[in-house]
Amino acid sequence: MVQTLWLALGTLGFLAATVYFLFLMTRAPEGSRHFFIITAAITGVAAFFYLTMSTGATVSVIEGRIFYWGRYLDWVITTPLLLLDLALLALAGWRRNVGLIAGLVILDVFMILTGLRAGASLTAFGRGFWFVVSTIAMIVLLYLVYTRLFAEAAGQGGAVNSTFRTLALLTIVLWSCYPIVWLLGSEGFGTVSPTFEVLLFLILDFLAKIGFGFLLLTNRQALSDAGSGRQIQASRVR
Ligand code: RET
Repeated sequence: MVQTLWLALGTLGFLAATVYFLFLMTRAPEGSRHFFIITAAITGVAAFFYLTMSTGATVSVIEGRIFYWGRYLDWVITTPLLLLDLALLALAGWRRNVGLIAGLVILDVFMILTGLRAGASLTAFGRGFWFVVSTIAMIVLLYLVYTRLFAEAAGQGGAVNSTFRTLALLTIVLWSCYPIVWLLGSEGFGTVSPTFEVLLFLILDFLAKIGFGFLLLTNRQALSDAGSGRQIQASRVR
């Protein structure tokens, strides 16, 4: 099946990205190792779940439609980690902003779990209802990123701010595409074939995880500024 081929390609792509990000960590700028660990964890978790989907372990057939629930397990772990990368870059003193970070993560987990509830639903009403709930959570989440995190990053200026803006805009645009692909796919209106749906999610996942990670981890100036900012903060606290 062609789907299996795309899923296997996803596994290999994420595996290669993880190895590459770990290699980049060996030359991480002072104080920025946590970005490499978080980002390699994101692609590592994705590689694992793509493997489980390609072997069929996290795939079910619900009333004749194929349901890749492994995706939601992947997303419920990796999307909070992506937000953590963004938040740690934007927020110089993350200790003062634990509430904001926790709020973003809770909204995000709620978005994915209600999305799973929509996908697993047996009725069209259930799918539509939970889809709307999940989409509202996503809009609030992306709005918070756009307002709160943008303002915090602007306060830091320089390379941190410009890298943050690129990554945050990438996040807002790419994340907004997920509900659209979901609607086009087998959980939604079934406008596109299951094979094409798997390919579209693969492209989105590659861009949102590998593209994002590459832009973050190769921006050494931003990483070292974010790292040293944090050290200054820490010495102030002491
Ligand atoms: C679903 C369907 C229900 C409505 C919404 C969704 C949003 C999913 C998102 C997923 C993001 C995934 C990422 C993966 C990393 O590579 C669950 C598709 C709003 C935003 C960024």
